[in-house]
Amino acid sequence: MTETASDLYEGLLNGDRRAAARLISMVENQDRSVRQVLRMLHQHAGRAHVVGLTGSPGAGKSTLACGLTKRYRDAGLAVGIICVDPTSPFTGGALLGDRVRMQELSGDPDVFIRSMGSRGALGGLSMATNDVINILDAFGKDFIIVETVGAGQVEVEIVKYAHTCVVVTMPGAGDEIQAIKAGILEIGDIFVVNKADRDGAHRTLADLEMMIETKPGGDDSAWRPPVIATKALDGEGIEELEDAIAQHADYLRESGLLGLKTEQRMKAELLEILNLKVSQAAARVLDEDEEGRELVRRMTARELDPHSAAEEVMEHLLKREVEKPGT
Ligand SMILES: Nc1nc2c(ncn2[C@@H]2O[C@H](COP(=O)(O)OP(=O)(O)O)[C@@H](O)[C@H]2O)c(=O)[nH]1
Ligand SMILES: [Mg+2]
Repeated sequence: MTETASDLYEGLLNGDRRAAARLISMVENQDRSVRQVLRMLHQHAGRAHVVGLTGSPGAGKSTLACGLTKRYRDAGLAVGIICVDPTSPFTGGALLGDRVRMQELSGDPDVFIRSMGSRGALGGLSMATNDVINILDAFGKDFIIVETVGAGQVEVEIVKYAHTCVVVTMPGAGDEIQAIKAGILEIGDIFVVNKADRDGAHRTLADLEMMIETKPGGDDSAWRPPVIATKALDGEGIEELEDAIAQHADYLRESGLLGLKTEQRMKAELLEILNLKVSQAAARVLDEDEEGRELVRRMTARELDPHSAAEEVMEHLLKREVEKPGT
């Protein structure tokens, strides 16, 4: 391990913001020396409550994140905010509004805000986000809010890493409700209808309540997702949201689901890393190994099908790992 990585590790545990920022950049830039630090961090993470905020662009996620953060800060809690938007790289104009909004928070040493674009992240955005969550967790944040645009698979994956998933919508978003129906209903622990100052808020609230009521398989959980109306701009409803998150955290603890969720997250994290490692190792076999190249030749000559070839590669990899332990 390089001197720098070790210094950054010490710095992070001692509450040095610069160290946290530097480590996150290293994750984003695929700097391999960050891995050693991530390994050591693992034992220090696991305290933070991770809140996922998902919903379509403009629903008010960033505004809500700010409102929540203010409340947590009033309670003396440290907060990390991670904005994940694969469509908008770090310098994207879409973040300008967020930046202005978050400016008043960013001077606070107990608030750490970071935006992540899709560029660079080794093994995908989901893995990088998870690494950043772990860094902020070890850094001592009590709450980590992860804001994602609720559209694609990546976002849904990221939300899996959250203890409490908040789905944000707004009045009149008819299509949006359909989208929620299509997948997000399953992942929401709490639903928020933001911009309750607008026409149609009652209707949207009622629609959502109805959908949750009639959700297939909804009865097998003791947690009934609340639907909360908020006016994030003037802070209305934020207290209710904060309470709902606290209640959900209690529910997770008391039901034993917290342990199960953590287990699931560890498994997902491990599988994601393995995915990357195995596919990289397989690519090396196919490119560099005589046996691997022979497999490709046989496939090309239609003597071997890809499924059988994959079996052979797996066998090859497993054999090689046994022969060379510790690689
Ligand atoms: N009318 C109204 N506008 C809001 C409310 N909350 C947020 N906004 C505005 O909606 C726009 C999008 O908010 P933002 O938090 O950036 O949404 P995000 O894309 O989901 O993060 C901004 O111009 C906000 O000022 C609200 O409760 N009522
Ligand atoms: Mg935003």
